[in-house]
Amino acid sequence: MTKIIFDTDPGGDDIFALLWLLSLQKQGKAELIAVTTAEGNINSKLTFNNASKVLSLAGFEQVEICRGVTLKQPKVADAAYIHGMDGMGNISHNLPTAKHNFDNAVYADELIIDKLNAYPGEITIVAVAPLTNLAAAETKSPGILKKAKEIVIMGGAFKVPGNVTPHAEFNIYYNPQAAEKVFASCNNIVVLPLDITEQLLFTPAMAEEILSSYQNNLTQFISDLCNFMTAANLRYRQTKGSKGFLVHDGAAVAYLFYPETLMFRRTKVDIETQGNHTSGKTLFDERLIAKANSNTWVALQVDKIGFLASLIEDFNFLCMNYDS
Ligand SMILES: [Ca+2]
Repeated sequence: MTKIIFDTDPGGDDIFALLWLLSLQKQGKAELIAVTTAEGNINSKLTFNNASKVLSLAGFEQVEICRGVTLKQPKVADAAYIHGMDGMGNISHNLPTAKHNFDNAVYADELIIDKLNAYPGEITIVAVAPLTNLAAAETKSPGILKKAKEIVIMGGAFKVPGNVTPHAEFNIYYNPQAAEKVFASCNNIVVLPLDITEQLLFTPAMAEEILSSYQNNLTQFISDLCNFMTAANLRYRQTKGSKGFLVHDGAAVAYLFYPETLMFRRTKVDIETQGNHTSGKTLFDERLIAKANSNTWVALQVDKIGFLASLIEDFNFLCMNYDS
């Protein structure tokens, strides 16, 4: 079974990726070791509490949650304009109260170091947030990220424009130095960039279909969150006018459990950390010259129909077996 640390900044699409993982755990295919929350879409206390509320709603409150390492001066504003002031579609007040205690929680970098040392070569880190926690672990314990089985990252934009600047995607732009450190740390990295995630449109009709089959708090939450995210994605032209929202972070789950939906290129990824206009840009070298230092698989094509069919069926499984 795939042991997973899920590093996340929920965040609407983070929640969808987390629920997908929980369904796979319920099906006996994944083992969620911990959820490490990160500063990003919103601040670290809210991402922590959002993760806690969603785990409680879904009946997984026993999963450990860690608090994020914070930047002293974040370079960019958060993404509350997309994800709501609470990071979760302004509907988190409808959810159970957070069961995990932020003030007493272990820091994410410490848990990553402890777990990778305890299970070397066994743990996949799924990182769908700015890479601050992973970089902090590597700084504290150089070489630690090499002990991960794989590091699966949602982030970057290679052949398409960015989503916060013309050149940069949010997760990388938020902390490019952290991204640079993580990409330099090991050679078993997988990246799901905007090139493919911008095709992953989850629509209110899909949420309605699930809600009409199973009426409970979980399906209502999925539908409410989808409606909020759809309105925000339309307002900020994230979907080029299509009605739905982009489930970027779900691509990392698809890579692990439905790899047949993705096509990859092996390459070396570099991060621009200096450019006035290009800070946070992800780069690879497409010249036909000999290369000796490839470290990353970058997804450049996706079967979006297969992706969405898999996501919806796994949501159906989770909602069908929901008993809270
Ligand atoms: Ca995220």
